Amino acid sequence: MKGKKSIRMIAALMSASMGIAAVPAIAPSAVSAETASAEEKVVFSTDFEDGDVSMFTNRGDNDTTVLSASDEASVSGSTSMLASGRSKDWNGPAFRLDDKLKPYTEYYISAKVKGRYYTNATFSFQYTNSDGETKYSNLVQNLNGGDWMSVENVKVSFTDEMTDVYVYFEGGQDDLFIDDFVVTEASQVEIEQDIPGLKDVFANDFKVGTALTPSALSSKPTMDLVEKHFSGSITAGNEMKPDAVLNQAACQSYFEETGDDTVPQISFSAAKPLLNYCQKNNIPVRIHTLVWHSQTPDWFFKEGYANDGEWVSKEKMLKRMENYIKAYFETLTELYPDIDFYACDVVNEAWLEDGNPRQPGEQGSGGSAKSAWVQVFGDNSFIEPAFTFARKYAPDGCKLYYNDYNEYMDGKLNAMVAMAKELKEKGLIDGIGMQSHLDARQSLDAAFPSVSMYNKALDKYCELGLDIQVTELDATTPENPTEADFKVQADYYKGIWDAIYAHKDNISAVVVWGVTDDGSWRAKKYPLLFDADYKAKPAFYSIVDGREVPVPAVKYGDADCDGEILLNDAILIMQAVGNPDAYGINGFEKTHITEQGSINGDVANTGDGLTNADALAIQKYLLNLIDKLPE
Ligand code: 9MR
Repeated sequence: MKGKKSIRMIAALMSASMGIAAVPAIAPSAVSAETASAEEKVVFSTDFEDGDVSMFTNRGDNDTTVLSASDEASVSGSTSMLASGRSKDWNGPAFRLDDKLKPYTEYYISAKVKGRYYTNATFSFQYTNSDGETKYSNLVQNLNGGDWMSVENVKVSFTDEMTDVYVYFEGGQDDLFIDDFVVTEASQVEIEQDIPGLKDVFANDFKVGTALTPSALSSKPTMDLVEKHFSGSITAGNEMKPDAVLNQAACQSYFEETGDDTVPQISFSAAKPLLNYCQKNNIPVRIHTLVWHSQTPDWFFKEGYANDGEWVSKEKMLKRMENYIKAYFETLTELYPDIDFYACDVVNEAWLEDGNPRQPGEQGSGGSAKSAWVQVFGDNSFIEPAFTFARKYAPDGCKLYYNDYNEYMDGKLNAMVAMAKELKEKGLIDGIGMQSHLDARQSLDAAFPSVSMYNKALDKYCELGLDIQVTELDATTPENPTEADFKVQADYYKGIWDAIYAHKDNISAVVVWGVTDDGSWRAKKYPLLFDADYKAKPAFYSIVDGREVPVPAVKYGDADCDGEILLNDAILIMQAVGNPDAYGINGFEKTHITEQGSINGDVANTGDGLTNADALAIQKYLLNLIDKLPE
């Protein structure tokens, strides 16, 4: 019975196909009829006709909801689940995912919901993170109407760091009826493995990386693309910005307890899932960003950290700035001593295109371009102390950048160059971050900036003698692009990438701002190298075509590829031989030996792969019993 029912429901979903009202839940990417089509992919389905509501609970604590089977209303058959006795908006029927479903797997959830008198519901998602904090997000809002409302193919997924993962209905305090609740497992998408890894093609030139938000972590194909192409560098898309890090309540309590309102309190809880991933997989991290006018709360600049407080003095703000930057680096390195925080955007977007500082004011007041930093300091004189404090507190090896967009426009370019020269003389800056949010438009002539304009800007920044990083690369097509538009985009990407490559001696990283088009901040204009189906676009091929993946030189004995031959190398070989699951060849997780490491380590009977004889030969070499490797 249930099987038949599922077929009916899935067919209905398909015919409703693209009229999807659903907001993607965790991994934002288009829901396609194809992925929700296979009957055998239904992993849970109930129409409540058997009276069983035991797979659902209320939301615990003081939730007064009572769940029962009811024949008062139904979509299919004669029964639905009734959630009655709801005494708070957040009360409601919940369905737990992590005790039934697999992490890192995409599911689609569909259901029908109806209020007793009027439907006014929200379909939401909840989980507990590794710090024990419970997080909530709304998947589908405004399920409003006089009758049954549909939740259709809402995509959800979760990582193995999330616990107590639920979807639930909430909103209003009316009784809710639920019917035809179906969970479908999306078919597993395999990424293209027969194309070169972008990071590998440029392995001898610069790091290739991307920006991620935590939602990407539970999308296996997205993370497969990251591993293959972008694992040279990760930037948190939003989670390491001031508004994600500064904690107003904690700032205010610290002030109340100590009387000191110059020691901002911070937390990296938003960034942790990403940082955990980078730590586990040994991926260097770009810190983005410390001092910015945007995504920085106004209360940070106000007396008592109050939303409606007076602006603080410049002297007080300097103290707050120093303590904030100090806490930022100290907390990060304490939490993640093993992550290579190799770059930091100390100041972001402080100059306007005409070369002037921003207007003073609250972030949201009259346009987004205003700066509370300028409000408090009167001008851009906050930049130098920001770099001074960053230099003082940044961990060893963390280079300091000024980062900006429209960085190829004359006024801004000149202002950036002048600023960089001054900071360089004082030893405060290491590099320039060229954000590179570009527009390919409909032809190479219309593209902005032109390839030659971009190239000239590269020349100018390289002349500074500082390091350059391309920090947020994307290049839009027009909306509703045609194949011809994607071809223009490819030609444009090639021109830009060639320009970057020509300056490679001065460039240490190229970071693309996102993985697949649908996850981009400019999704409507398809600006990235991979499409929503995780396929490489013409733009990708335009970059790699005609280039070879360099073959790294063999360094015999250096099994862990750290440049030295030490006892560690012998140990790693023995681990890889003895426990391949934990240490065997795997290009990614850092406890494992890499492909290159296995070539370097094959020093006894070279060509026979890794054996304990290789570990022995390294030890003999270290004891000077033999004088060279391979043995
Ligand atoms: O990608 C970020 C997007 O998710 C945010 O909504 C947006 C809000 O400011 O910030 C985006 O990232 C910006 C980056 O931090 C600085 N340069 C411009 C980027 C695109 O807006």
